Amino acid sequence: MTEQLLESLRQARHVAVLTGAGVSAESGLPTFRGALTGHWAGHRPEDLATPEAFERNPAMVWDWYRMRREGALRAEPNPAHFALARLEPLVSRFTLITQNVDGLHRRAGNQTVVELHGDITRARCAREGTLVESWVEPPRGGNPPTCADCGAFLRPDVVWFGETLPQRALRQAWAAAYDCDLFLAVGTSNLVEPAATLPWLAAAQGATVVVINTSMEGQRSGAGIHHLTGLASEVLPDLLERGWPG
Ligand code: BV8
Repeated sequence: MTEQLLESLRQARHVAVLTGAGVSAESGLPTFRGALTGHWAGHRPEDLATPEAFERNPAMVWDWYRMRREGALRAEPNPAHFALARLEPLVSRFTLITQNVDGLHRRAGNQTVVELHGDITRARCAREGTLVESWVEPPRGGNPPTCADCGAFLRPDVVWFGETLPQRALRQAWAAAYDCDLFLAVGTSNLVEPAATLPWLAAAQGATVVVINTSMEGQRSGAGIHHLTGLASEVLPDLLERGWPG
């Protein structure tokens, strides 16, 4: 970590963070491209996480999300999540934006989390959109539970491919990318839009961007963009220690 980067950390007045599946990998949750096992193997996530897939085969899509939901509820936050929870009170302005749907940032203690893609532990009526807190799980392979009000299927409260993101969350994310002076892009392949553009919007307005990833494949480089290769659970605590000592 260069002295110039360390200085940017210490001087930062608004830190924005974008996290992806790589932050939860060490909590045992497969990254998005790794989440397909068993009879879902052979499908691309983009083929399962869509309204069309749910329309075509609601039982299979519901079961895939049930498996992932159970995994998320069993998982525990890891040192990467806890480092971000420790960072929040240390900076004057902090915006945590996540593409993850596992709820682990809130469980690690972050107060404000901008959830761009929803939360897998919640479900909503596929027709009315009303959130449903609890439901009786159908037998495996059975159709999804139905809405008590209108009888339509329940669906996971996540954003599928081809669906627009929650507008308030997207506005918060864009505002943070434009206003921040330090942007951390942690554990994301930066492939899924519109989240993927956020780090580069920040770089374009002059923020220091730090990409933290086990692999820099496909990641942009250039003025103001720093690459820290490694496990998020190791790099983030180290970044905290050196950027915000004491
Ligand atoms: C939309 C919820 C308007 C569901 C998800 C512009 C250009 C091109 C395409 C598009 C575009 N605009 C819209 C699109 C289409 C599409 C899209 O981006 N497609 C991609 C495939 C090209 N986007 C949309 O449809 C979005 N909607 O824009 O609405 C619209 C609509 C139609 C047409 C035009 C516009 C909605 C996108 C949201 C989809 N929902 N999740 C669910 O979870 O089931 S996306 C899902 O995949 C995740 O939420 C996440 O965002 C994404 C996966 O990305 P990552 O989190 O980065 O995970 P990944 O596995 O890819 O990478 C993990 C990384 O971690 C790797 O880099 C790895 O090296 C690293 N890593 C691993 N371990 C560690 C680590 N790093 C550090 N430490 C470790 N230990």
